[in-house]
Order: sequence, then C-alpha cells, then structure tokens
Amino acid sequence: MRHIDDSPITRDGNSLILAYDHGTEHGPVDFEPMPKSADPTHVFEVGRHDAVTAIALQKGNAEYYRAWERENDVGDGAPLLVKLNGNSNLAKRDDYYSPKQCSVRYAAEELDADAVGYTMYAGSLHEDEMWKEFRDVQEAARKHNLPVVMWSYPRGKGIQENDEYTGQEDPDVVAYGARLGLELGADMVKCKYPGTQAGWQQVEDAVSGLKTVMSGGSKRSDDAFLEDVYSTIAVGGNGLAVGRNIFQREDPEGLLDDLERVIFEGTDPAEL
Ligand code: FBP
Repeated sequence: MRHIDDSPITRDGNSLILAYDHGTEHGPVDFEPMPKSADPTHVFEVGRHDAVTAIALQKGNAEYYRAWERENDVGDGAPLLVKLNGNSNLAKRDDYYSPKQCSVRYAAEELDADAVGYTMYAGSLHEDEMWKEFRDVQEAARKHNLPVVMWSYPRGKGIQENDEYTGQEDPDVVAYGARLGLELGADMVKCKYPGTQAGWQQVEDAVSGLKTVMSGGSKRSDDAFLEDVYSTIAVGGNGLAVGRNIFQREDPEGLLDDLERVIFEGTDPAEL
C-alpha cells in the first residue's frame, strides 16, 4: 500500500488532473485561443466533470477555488491539488528553476488541499536547490498526510550539454526523471510523453509501480491526443495531467467523456 492509494485524487488507481497553472508558467498567451479560459471559474466548472479527479492550481487560484465552492455551494467540485512552486517566462535566469511560493502547511491548513505538487527540473544548474526544497515538501506532506505529485521535467544545461541525450523528451531522460520521483519519495510522477509507447514502457520499467501520469502538452486533435493517452495506459500508466488540451477547447466535455473511458475503463479510442 502506498500513500496515494486511498487518496481522492485517484479513482480505481488512475487519475485525470486538470492542470490550470498556465497563467504562471506561460502567461495569458495560453488563454488567447479561448478567451473565456482566462476566467478561473470557467475552468473550475469544467473540473466538475466526473472524469476529473483533481484540479491543480497555484495558491491564488486555490484560494479563489475554495471561495467559489463556498459561494456556489459546490459540494462535488474536483479535489484540490495545490501546486507549490512555479515560474514565469518573464524571468531571466542562468538555468531552469521553479521557486516555491506556497508551503505545505498553508496548503493543508488554509486551503484544505487534497494533494500537493512540485516541479522538479533535474538537469538544471539549480537541481541541488530543488532537491532540498523537495525534501522539505515531501516530509511536510507526510506529516499532513497529503500525496505529493512531482512534475518531473528534466531540462537545462545538464541535459543540453550531455551528448548522450537528445532533449527533454528523450525516453532515457524522461525515464530518469520518473525514477527520481520514486527515489525522492513522490507518490506520483507527471512526465512528458516521450513520443512512443516504447518510450513510456521505459518510464514504467524505471518506476516499479509508482503512479505515472502523462503531461498533456500543446493542443492536438482529439484522435491524436487520445491515442497517446491510451498508449500509456496500455503499458501501465495511470492517466493524465492536462491543461491546454482541455481548456483551449470550446466544448471540453466531449473529450473528457472519451478520456474517462480511456483512463478509467481502458477503452481503446478506436472503439469509442
Ligand atoms: P499542459 O497539458 O497544457 O501541457 O499542462 C501541463 C503542464 O505541466 C502544466 O501544469 C504547466 O503549466 C505546463 O504543462 C508547463 O509546461 P512547460 O514547462 O513544458 O512549458
């Protein structure tokens, strides 16, 4: 039994995390194709779909989410995953770093979080610093009985300057990042799709049953997206953490219906 097994952010062992931290990571440009997605309450509503097992928010929107739930008497909103660190594209840095701006204590006690998330840029010049921060996050999360999801995104000079690696979606790199989640005590790792099912198999081989979820990426056609998600589920993946492929759609419900069947019932998209 692992810490996450009885968590509300999983359903029958799998998860669909609706990520909505893009206003920090990318800025308002991510809302341009669908202007109503700049309004957090629009995405909070989307998160009420049955398929969604958690909504991932930065502190400010997490506070807003809890207030919105109270004001609208929303008893069945998605469980809340508070993203503890984040960074903007405005900053000029020597390498990737994601500073922490919410403590586990605040997430647990003030926001009544159901889980916490932390981005780890292994391979960056700032990897050591992030390991130390993650250590504190992981230990505090254990005290508050909160599962920890690691956004495991190896990137930076250590990857760029190593001739053995082709980039951050190289299966060797993605699998190494996923393994770090197991080693450092995460309950779930969120990884970039390495391009093929064989690549995701490599991820699964590295983590000994630790929960894995695929990171959504930029918006694609429904068919291509569902195919990639299914290819991870078929080899032991545990679902998806997705933002743009949901909130950049005019009607996200149709895709969420299909994702529900693929992730929680293992349905091949060809049969939908
Ligand atoms: P998407 O499904 O839109 O890719 O969101 C997943 C996510 O991890 C978000 O939580 C985060 O904002 C974004 O991707 C970061 O992406 P990147 O660092 O690759 O630009």
